[in-house]
Amino acid sequence: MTAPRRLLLVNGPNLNLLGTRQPEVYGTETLADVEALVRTTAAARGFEVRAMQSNHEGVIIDAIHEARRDCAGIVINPGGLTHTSIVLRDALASVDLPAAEVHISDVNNREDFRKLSYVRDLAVVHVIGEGVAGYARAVERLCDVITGQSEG
Ligand code: CA2
Repeated sequence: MTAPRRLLLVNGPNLNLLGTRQPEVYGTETLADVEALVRTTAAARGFEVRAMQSNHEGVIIDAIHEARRDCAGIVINPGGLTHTSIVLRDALASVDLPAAEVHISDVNNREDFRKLSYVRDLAVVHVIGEGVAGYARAVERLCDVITGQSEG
């Protein structure tokens, strides 16, 4: 079977509000802008994208499980679940797909509780604090990993 040329893009809780509040932290671009950027970047590498956002942990877990069937990798900004969710960690570990962890803000230079990520060691790509543009970098690096050009 040929490997699927599809990525799952997951945005976690509250990221539906991108562009509406806290522009000094998260910028002015919207979730629709993020999804369009990811689709364009992935298309240039020959990948299509299934994009989802949810404020509900279980919905995100289901989407990750589903990705096992037809995706080659996962780009994920888990939002606040990054710092709290062993359930999310277990889901990512169970699907055995390469994952890229993205954070718009520099979580290492904010409150201490944002420094802990339950998914960090599972992800093969990390893009942190590069704003919305970081999603494009994450896609490019993840596609390189999937197509065997590099790691990390
Ligand atoms: O920097 C990131 O991308 C975060 O994953 C965003 C999460 C935060 O809990 C993480 O520590 C870092 C929060 C997402 C909230 O997004 C909003 C964006 C605009 C307006 C309101 C919320």
